Amino acid sequence: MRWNQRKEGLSDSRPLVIIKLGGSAITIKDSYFALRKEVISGISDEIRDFFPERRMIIVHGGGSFGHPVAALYSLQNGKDSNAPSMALSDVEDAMMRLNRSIIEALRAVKLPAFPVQTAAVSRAKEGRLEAVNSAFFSELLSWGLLPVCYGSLVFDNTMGYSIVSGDNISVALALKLKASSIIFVSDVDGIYDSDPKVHPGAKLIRVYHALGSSLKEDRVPSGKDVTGGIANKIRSVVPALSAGIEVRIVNGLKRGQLSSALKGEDVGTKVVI
Ligand code: ATP
Ligand code: IP8
Repeated sequence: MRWNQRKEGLSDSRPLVIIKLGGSAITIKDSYFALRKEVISGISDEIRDFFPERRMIIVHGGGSFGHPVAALYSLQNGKDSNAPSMALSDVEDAMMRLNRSIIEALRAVKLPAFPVQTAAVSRAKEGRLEAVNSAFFSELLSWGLLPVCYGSLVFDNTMGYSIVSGDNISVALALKLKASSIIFVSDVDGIYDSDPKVHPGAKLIRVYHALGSSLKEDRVPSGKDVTGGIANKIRSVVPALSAGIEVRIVNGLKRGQLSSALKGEDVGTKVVI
């Protein structure tokens, strides 16, 4: 398998996988600006084992970087928040710092990670992602690169700006670029019948029906999570499921779970329609 299909003029039939690195896995979400460095480097090792046989796009969440800054100024409310322009700069700076840490870990294992500033390639309307420049991601992939973007402040046609979750960016890219699967990497094994951090006896649901009964979510969204918790994640993947894209949630704190999902093994929770 060649890294650079474009240079060789070859068509590319390698499956595309979108990996959403949840803020709960790559940062300590109850804290401020706290990275899980070992988790990030473990995940990078796992990704390296599948590259370049799989084409991949990494999207990461805000965790303890983007969310507290956005919450401080209520940036999710757009121009109604009356936030100073410095706040817009602060949230992007927080996300770029987190992005930098991920890029460094991926490059450390010789992966050609390429940062993409989400706000520069997307647009929102009424607080929802309206457009993302998927052609730009396609071009990066065609040069054998590993694009890494993130949930972000996005300029919004009606609200001025809003905060778009990495979950929605993952789904939009998966749909436009016809990905085979989206893997959500979290800090729990998958979807449970209630929040496993609140209820130690909670049971893991191996196959979760996204349009079935509503998810029991006790702990989130907390005041600091401006894009909503796991219930919102489930809602956002419905269009991907309808398009036949596989969706799985795995635990990034457990070494090997991401690899199993990339191999197509039955790990974590498979979300179905
Ligand atoms: P970010 O938005 O920062 O990227 P994330 O994508 O990692 O975060 P969260 O929105 O934090 O995801 O959702 C994961 C969290 O949801 C877990 O840490 C878990 O404690 C919580 N949770 C609440 N209810 C449930 C449930 N029923 N099943 C699984 N997790 C749940
Ligand atoms: O953590 C939100 O993205 P998410 C990003 O994927 C910011 O929901 C800036 C809070």
